[in-house]
Amino acid sequence: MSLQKRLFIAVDPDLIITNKISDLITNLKNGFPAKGFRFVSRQNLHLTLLFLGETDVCLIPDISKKLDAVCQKFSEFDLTFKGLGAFPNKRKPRVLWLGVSDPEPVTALANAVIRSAGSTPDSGKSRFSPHLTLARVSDEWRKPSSDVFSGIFSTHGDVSLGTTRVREVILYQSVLQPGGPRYTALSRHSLQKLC
Ligand code: 2AM
Repeated sequence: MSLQKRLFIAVDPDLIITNKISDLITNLKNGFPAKGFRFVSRQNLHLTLLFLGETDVCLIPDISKKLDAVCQKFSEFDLTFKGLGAFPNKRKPRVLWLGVSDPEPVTALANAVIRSAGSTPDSGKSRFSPHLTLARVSDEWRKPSSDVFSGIFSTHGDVSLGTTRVREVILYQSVLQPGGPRYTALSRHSLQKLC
């Protein structure tokens, strides 16, 4: 049996924005102390470009090589985090996320990453919708807590956390553990420097 790792490809917010997101999560926890939220831990905050799932380890060098090739074609860019959203909708969220106000550069990068992995952007599971997940909501809380959710969106819906410079794309391994997933960077791929 071949060895597999659970992989995904992401960009990380810089330290200043990570601290602001962490403060927002603290505010959400204090203002809306619903037990049904599983907030993302500070060290796990990221914006996923592509989830690869269980992947044969022998494919990792090729994935890294393809990420290098993609990153040679893209320059560093700015990403502004703004607004709270939810999947599948704000009334009964399963996922609470932080949006971006300038989706074009990160979407172009994600679509190139998706193509490099042999998938088609804008189709099925590969369709990219830029967001940074803040919390996941357990099933039993989705209905009874609808007033909690309207409170969250009316208080923090337009939150504006500032801009991060995206300088690299990261191939992560995710190890699922009882206390929450542990993410490890397997390789980092620099975007082209801005002059
Ligand atoms: P997201 O929650 O920010 O969308 C690692 O598991 C990351 O891959 C998750 O944080 C999740 O990012 C993303 N992901 C996308 N599809 C996934 C799936 N089917 N299962 C697990 N993670 C997925």
